[in-house]
Amino acid sequence: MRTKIVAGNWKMNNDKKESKKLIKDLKKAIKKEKLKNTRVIVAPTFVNLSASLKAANDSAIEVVAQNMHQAKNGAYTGEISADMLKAIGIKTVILGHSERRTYFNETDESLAAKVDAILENDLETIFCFGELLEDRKSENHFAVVESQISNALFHLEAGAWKSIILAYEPVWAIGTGETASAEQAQEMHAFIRSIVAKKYNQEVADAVSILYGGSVKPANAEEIFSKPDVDGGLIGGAALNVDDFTGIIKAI
Ligand code: G2H
Repeated sequence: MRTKIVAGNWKMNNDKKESKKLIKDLKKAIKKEKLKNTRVIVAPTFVNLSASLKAANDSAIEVVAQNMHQAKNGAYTGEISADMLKAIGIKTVILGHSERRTYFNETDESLAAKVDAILENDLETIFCFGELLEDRKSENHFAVVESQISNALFHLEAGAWKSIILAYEPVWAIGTGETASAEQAQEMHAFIRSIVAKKYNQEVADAVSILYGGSVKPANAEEIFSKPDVDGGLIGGAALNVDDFTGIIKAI
């Protein structure tokens, strides 16, 4: 059985006090829930990771980073390395979010290097990808997603896939209020699993968790999560509110 995951990507939101409060509130809220086979993850900003780890201590909440640089160290002003994240207790890093690709020029090639750094450091990644609206309109969405995955991940050996979580986030559905239908999500997730099976084998494909991201809310989560190849969600806006995020966790 694949692990279910609900991950909150806080993006550039929540200062130290707000981060601690949201985690404490979430801790209380999920205490009552049975989280069998479900991972609950939050991704605060870099400066609030340590305080968030402390706040999440002794709970089921995992704290992860939103990004990481591929180099071990050096003259990369403003960047953070795998070593630095590991040293404070981070085990998982989101990579390739569409906002990083769009605003910070991340490419499949730079992401492949980041994924290598993840593996060299025994970390895990939630690897994001997804097509633009124009790709979907021109019916290129499958080809775009296949190239994003193959360029950044298909150089890996099969064994490395235990450290990979995939997150399909159609860019036209991010923060827009527009969500892919549950059928569109399932269709893409099944396609993703099929290309992983073709490249590696069915066992690797069946084991990898594939999350859906893009305007997931309590009102649409249950339907999206009901699909067989959707193993959870990467949640942005709705992860900033404890009731909404708990509602989404309950839907899994
Ligand atoms: C997609 C998602 C979180 P939102 O970016 O990764 O954000 O749920 O606000 O669309």
